[in-house]
Amino acid sequence: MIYSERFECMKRDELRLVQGERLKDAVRRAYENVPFYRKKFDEHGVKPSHIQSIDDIRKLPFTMKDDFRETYPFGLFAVPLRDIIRLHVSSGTTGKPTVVGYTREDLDLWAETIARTLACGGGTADDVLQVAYGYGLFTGGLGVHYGGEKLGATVIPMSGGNTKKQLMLMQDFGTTLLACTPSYALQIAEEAAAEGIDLKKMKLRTGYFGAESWTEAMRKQIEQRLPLKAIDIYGLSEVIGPGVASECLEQDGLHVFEDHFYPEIINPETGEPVEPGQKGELVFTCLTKRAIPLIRYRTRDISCLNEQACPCGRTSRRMERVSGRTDDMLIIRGVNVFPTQIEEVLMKVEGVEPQYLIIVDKTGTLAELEIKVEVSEGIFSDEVKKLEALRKRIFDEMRSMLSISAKITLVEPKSIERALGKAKRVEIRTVK
Ligand code: DLL
Repeated sequence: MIYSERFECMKRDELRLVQGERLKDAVRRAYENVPFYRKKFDEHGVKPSHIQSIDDIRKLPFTMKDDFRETYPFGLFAVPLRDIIRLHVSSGTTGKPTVVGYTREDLDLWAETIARTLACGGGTADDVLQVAYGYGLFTGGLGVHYGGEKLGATVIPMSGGNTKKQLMLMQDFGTTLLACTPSYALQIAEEAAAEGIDLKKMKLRTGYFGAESWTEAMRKQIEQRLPLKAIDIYGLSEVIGPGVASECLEQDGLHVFEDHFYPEIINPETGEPVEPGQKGELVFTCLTKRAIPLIRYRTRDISCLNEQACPCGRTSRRMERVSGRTDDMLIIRGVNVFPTQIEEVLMKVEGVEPQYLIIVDKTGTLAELEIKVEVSEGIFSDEVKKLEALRKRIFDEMRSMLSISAKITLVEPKSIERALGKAKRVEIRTVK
């Protein structure tokens, strides 16, 4: 089922007209109601009247993460606080968190884009949806929750953690749709195996996994362990939360809900648009959001856009799964490598579990890389010679595929710390 056929399957030239009209309105609202934007546009020499079609978007300046911090807490809001009915906060690693607000219309829009997301993965009103994203300031739990209700599914507001109970409810309530981070999905599978619960007997059908980067190889691991189709869903708090883009059952790129969130890909160094189909930094403009009419927001996420029609019938452009973030890239002795590339290589080695930790030690003169990898139960109890052979295999694969020499440490099953929400895969050690 396509939730909003009118917009999701709109002819592309017609969609561009809609986008153009909506952009004009968003720019006007930003200029008139947000002093930050008025100043920025004036400095840039652009007025709302300069925006006549969606192509004019390039005339506008970018918005950055720091702009949220500098206008903390409510400086980017285009409406008075009395019209804001919800706040969410995304915690950064340093400084003030990012605050986002929603009007009633924004919450309706959000529920709609999540309902579309769920429908993309085959969800309908007949489904039972277990939401195991964290509830609270994080947008995952409540965001997916209200979209599930809008779709008419039976929503279980389970939140993250308490994995035994997750499994009990999944079994007793006949959960068909599961929403959580991909790493938490693996934890559920792990717990089921430990408890001797046969997941194959469950009614699970689709998993809506996102909020952290994961790879095609990780998808295979998850689909082997859980009896479901693992769908990649994408979003970020600044834009709305989850519900910005979603894979359909073709599992071949994520449909961007671009009648609301207009995507661009730019070269992160020059800020210029890349050639069609090329990779670069994703930039989003919120065409319809009332509380924060976000203009050309630089996400730092790396992806590319595909304009080809999808067999599912949706005409929206598809973004490729996010392969990393511009600020995630590790530079090890001059070689650039993204954590997802390391994951891809690891997951192809037999005997390796989908649990690992990348440690970058910057305490010496040169950054050193160590990768801790969990191995499966059977292998760990094997003789030392076999473990050593596995260690060497991983080392060689890393060297030949990624040109990095990493110290590989094999560790016992279940020894790497599990996160309830977003997994922490990289640890940077610096001199204090
Ligand atoms: O993670 C929103 C979300 C919740 C998305 C639930 C999907 C599911 P933030 O906490 O603001 O919002 O983090 C946003 O997470 O810029 C990406 O770097 C990363 N991210 C989100 N989804 C994906 C994905 C939520 N499917 C940041 N693949 C984004 C890779 C993702 N990275």
